[in-house]
Amino acid sequence: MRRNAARGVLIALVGAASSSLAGAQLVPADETTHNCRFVMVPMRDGVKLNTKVCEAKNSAAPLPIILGRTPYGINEWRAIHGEYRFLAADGYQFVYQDSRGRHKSEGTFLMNAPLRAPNDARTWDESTDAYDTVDWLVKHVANNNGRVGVLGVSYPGFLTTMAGINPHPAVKVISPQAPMTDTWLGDDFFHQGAFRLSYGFEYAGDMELSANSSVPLPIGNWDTYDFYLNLGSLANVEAKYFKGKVPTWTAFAAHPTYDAYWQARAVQRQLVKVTIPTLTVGGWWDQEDRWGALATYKALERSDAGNKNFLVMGPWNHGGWRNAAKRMEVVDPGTSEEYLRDIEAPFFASYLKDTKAVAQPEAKLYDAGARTWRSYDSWPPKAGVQKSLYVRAAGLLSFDPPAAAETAFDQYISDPARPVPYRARPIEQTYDSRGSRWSDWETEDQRFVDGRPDLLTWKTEPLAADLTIAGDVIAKLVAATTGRDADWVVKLIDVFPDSVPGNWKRGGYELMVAHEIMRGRYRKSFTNPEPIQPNVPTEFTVDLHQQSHTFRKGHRIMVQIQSTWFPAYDRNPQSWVTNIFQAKAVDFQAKTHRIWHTSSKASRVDLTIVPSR
Ligand code: PG9
Repeated sequence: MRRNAARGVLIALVGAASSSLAGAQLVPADETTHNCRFVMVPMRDGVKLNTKVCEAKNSAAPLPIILGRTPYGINEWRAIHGEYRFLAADGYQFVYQDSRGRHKSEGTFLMNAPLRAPNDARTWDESTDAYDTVDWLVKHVANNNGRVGVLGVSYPGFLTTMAGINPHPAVKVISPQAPMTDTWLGDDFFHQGAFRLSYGFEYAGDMELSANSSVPLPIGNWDTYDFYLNLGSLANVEAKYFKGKVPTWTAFAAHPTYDAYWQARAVQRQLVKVTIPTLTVGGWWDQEDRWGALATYKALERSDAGNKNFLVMGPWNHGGWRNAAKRMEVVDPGTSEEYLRDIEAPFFASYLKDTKAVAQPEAKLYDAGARTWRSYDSWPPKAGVQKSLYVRAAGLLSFDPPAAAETAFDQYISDPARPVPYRARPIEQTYDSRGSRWSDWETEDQRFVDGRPDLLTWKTEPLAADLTIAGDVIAKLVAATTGRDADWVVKLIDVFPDSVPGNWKRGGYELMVAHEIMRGRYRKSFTNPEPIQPNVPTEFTVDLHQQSHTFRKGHRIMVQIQSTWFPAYDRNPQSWVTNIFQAKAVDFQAKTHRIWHTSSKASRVDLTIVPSR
């Protein structure tokens, strides 16, 4: 999803967005092929949800229904000739719905509403709203064949996952795409305990300062790096800006750890059985919900005895597969149309129409290094060789562990007063319609931080042959701090050769292929944070999640470690503060961080190597 701050609305990817993109193809209105009408569909508690029903004008045979539910407003969602064009060519009735409490739907919006607990006073959740909607649709949409498919990206991806929990019997297939799944462990709001400051502030403010996102954010700077630095402690957000009017922000501040509040919202914990065929889709460089796609597939896979659970991961940013205009050239030769036409449309047709079954691979994953799709019959792959890349003395990265006589550690000073920017400045607002590089930041050339004294870099020699990784990427650090808390950011980088014949501008490019942050206080438990003992080498695990990537012959592999990534992530005070949302200015202190690399205190990144083919 993309937010148009100038107009103050969130708009669907192609249907509405394309008309404002220079040179983009104009998308004809849905009404040229479908008769569309708005209806208020009643839920079990009497609340009515605003629903746009588009029935095909020319179809003799009954058609299945494609349903999309969204908190971002359905008025502008005209997808039939845009992102849904290959589905439309097969023939469907299309239905879009404003979720509860959003835009023209009645009721109260509840951010990432958890499933109702057995003793809950709430009579609804997003699963029951999907159920009640489908029940109404199969009885009221003209010429439907009694089968429904549900799909959506991000928040609508979460709503799609919810439609698959205790689903209505008419729901025959779902595709959660970049589904927001756990906003504390790895999606929009926190990553392994580190708070996503710019996203949390801007998204929560957009959504909750008014029901329809029409209140401008109180950010005066073009470069938000300055805005967030001047903000100081997170405690100033309530005092200066939100003043208790943004419930999601109030919840961030009240629940900094992975407590019952977040666990109840952790969708992967609810995915205890595969109820219907599910195609989970995500992007390797999705700046919002990459974790959610991988976690949704993984959770469902535990109970997939009937082989109905599938994963697709492509070279995409958030929702990039639905819109070729969002292509990131450095990783994607143009795969969006191929996905929509050759994967998504046949998958839906095979379960919603009586077309022949598709042979969907268990996991179809794009390898951006080799620029090719790879299929796996299990994910992560069972075959493969486990190897570790060790950080070594003198900036060397190697599959050989440290030797006895090497220097024991490297160090840097991490200063919360001068945090490392997460992308090259100026850092525009997340969804600034005047221009923002937010959606592409994860593929940005990392040379913009080269030479900074507050991070460390290790590199292999140029590779003698292609090297393909597939599966989990996990950093195991032995690190020490002079403080009582520290963040650890680890980046696994593909360094292109200095000269790339035929693609001059790529010479020396530093492409992150996996990257993540963890907040040191959570090294033993996400629910019970503990201070770090100063100056004691301590083990930290930074889960970089997964990848399928070939480092080409002649490229180098780089690992970079730093302790700030601002303002994507808030600054760790580095002294001990029980709740960082209440930290005072004096709590933010510069500290020295050491990364150890001896044979008994080795820091490394664990990978699985598979044949490059
Ligand atoms: N990434 C967005 C979001 C989803 C769920 C919670 C908060 C944010 C989105 O694009 O919908």
